Parts: sequence; structure tokens; C-alpha cells
Amino acid sequence: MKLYDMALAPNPRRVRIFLAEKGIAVPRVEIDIQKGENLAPAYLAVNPRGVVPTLELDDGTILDESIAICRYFEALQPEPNLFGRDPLEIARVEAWQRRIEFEGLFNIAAAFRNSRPAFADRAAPGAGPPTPQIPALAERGLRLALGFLDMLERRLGESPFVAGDRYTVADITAIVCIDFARWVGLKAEEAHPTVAAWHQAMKKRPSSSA
Ligand SMILES: N[C@@H](CCC(=O)N[C@@H](CS)C(=O)NCC(=O)O)C(=O)O
Repeated sequence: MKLYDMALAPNPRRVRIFLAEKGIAVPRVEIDIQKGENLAPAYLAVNPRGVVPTLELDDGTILDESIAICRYFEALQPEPNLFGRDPLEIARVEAWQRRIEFEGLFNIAAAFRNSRPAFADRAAPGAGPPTPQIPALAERGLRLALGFLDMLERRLGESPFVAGDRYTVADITAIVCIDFARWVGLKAEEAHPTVAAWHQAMKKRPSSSA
């Protein structure tokens, strides 16, 4: 088994944190997006989408969505449970996980990719067709990401963890999201004190340095 990974990139970090929480070690192969290694023929032969993370199983099977990879390991090694234990908790974790992705990660990525010269013509990740940047999408992404932080501030005011009373994969996506938000100038400590306090607490978990 091999995990194609990139130390700096947000999505692969979700998988690394998840694996650290589970205490599972998987050999990593670093793919440097800044150097274009994700679009080089050698990597496209592994994953034609040209994105990371990718998990390659020993029989050559490929899994290439962060949460799908996490679910695979949750099924292989159920403890500690990170996706919910009973029907209601499973549904809550799923709902929050998706909200953090769609309202947080997606909008921060839009703000980032539509504004950085390094991503000219590559506003969408991976090996798809050339995608020109649209500055208005960067602006809208930033605005929606700020709304996301406001929403998370309210949520963490009523719940110690994102999906309820214990740490789950929804917190993992949110930790990565809050760190990614800094890349577009959104700092939780400036106007979102509850998010900032939760984030500080999360940073104390050894997994968060994964
Ligand atoms: N939904 C996918 C997103 C994967 C993704 O977009 N990964 C980024 C790194 S965070 C990437 O591979 N970017 C390649 C590029 O910029 O061309 C997942 O969660 O695995």
C-alpha cells in the first residue's frame, strides 16, 4: 500500500491526520504540485485525475478521494471511531463533514485558485482542461468563506466539537479548512474567537502536526 501525498496541500493532510488518529502508518510518496509532478506522465499513470491524495493498494487498486480513503481505513480498523457510532451520529458527522467541505474548503479553494498567478489557467485542480481564473469567483469565494467562519463560530458556541460531543472526521476537515483559510488571509483569531479557541485545542492533538 502507498499513499501519494503532498506535505503542504490541504486535502492529503486530512488523510494524514485521520491515519495518525487511527495509529496507522502507510508509506508515503511525495508528489510536488508546485513542480507539476501531479501532471507528469509517471503520476498520471497512477491517477489520471492528477490530484492528491491517492491511495494505491497492493493489487494496484486506486482510491482518490480523501474521505473515501478515510472510510476505507475506518472499515479496516473501526477504532477509534471517527465516522459515527449510531445512525443519528453517523448522519450528523456526514452532514457536518459535507458542510465543511462545501461551504468551507470549496470556497477557500475558489478564493485561492482564482487569485494566485501560479494557477493561471489551472483554476481547477488536476489534469482537466485548461481552466482560466475568474477574479469574481475569488472575491465570491472569500465572501462565502467568511460566512462559513461565521456559521462555524455559532456552531462551536453550542457544541464542543464540530459534529457533537466528541472528535470526528468533521473536526479533521475543519482543522484543515481553518489552516487553509489563512492562505487567503482569513485568520480565525481576528473575528472568530470560538473557532480560534477550538482550533488551538485541536492543535494540541499530536495528529494535527501530520
Ligand atoms: N476532493 C478531492 C480533492 C483533491 C484535490 O483537489 N487535491 C489537490 C491538493 S489539496 C490537488 O491535487 N491539486 C492538484 C492541482 O493543483 O493541480 C479530495 O478530497 O481528495
